[in-house]
Amino acid sequence: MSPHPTTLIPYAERIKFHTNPTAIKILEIMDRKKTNLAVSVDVTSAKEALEVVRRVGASVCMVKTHCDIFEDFTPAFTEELLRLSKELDFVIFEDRKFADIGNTVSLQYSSGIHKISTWSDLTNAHSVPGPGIIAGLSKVGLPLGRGLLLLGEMSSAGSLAVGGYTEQTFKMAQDAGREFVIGFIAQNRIDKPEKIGEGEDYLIMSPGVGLSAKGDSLGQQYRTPRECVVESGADVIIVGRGIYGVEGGEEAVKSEAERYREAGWKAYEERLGRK
Ligand code: 5BU
Repeated sequence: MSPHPTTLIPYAERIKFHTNPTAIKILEIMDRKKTNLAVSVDVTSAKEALEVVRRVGASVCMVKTHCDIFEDFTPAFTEELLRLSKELDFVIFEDRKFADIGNTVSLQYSSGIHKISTWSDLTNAHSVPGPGIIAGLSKVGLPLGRGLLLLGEMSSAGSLAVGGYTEQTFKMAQDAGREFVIGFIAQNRIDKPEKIGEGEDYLIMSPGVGLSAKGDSLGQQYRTPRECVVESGADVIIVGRGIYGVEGGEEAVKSEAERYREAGWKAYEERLGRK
């Protein structure tokens, strides 16, 4: 099977296909820092999450959060995360997986304790409710220059986001236009070449990445960075426990992030034929 055309274009050369400021920022950072690695900091303490971010920040293009996991969440956490994102040059992705009607998600995005839209460059949503979810989030996020990913596929065993569901999710994004929806969480290039036009560029981000483990006891399934980037054409690899969960203390977390960055970048160079 011939490679997906998008995967043969360097990240920097894809910037011109985007108008969304967050998509442009992600591609610029990836090129500048030579990294397609996103680290997911799924620890229950915001203080500890910031410590992980300080250790891995130099190696990543993106830090992914689940802000409802933190027991000590305060606005001071997001202020410090924002400061670190500028100092260490990464974007912030709140993996909120919105899944309600447009009016409700616009409130969940802008309000409550977390006020996600005020600090998160990127967030994501299920397509289950229909296009109103994009409209609701866009109303809040677009004026702020934020970006949205739709969940086209999931990494977990038995996911129902397959086949026709995935195809219709892609179509929903395409119909919405690329001002706000910049790509997908997916395990494959769900933007099939025959469905996209010239310069129609989407970012595919894949969670479920591990260099050693093959999965966990709750349905998670892992693939290697090479499997994701070369074989499946992912643009960004998302790693959680493989990095922050490594044994050996602070230095081990830092060097494990570097190990994943190197593996992800090597895979990217291989797919460009630069190896
Ligand atoms: P892990 O520790 O590398 O397994 O964490 C993976 C992260 O990615 C975790 O925050 C999940 O919520 C997130 N994730 C996922 O694993 N699979 C998916 O399909 C989606 C998100 Br969408």
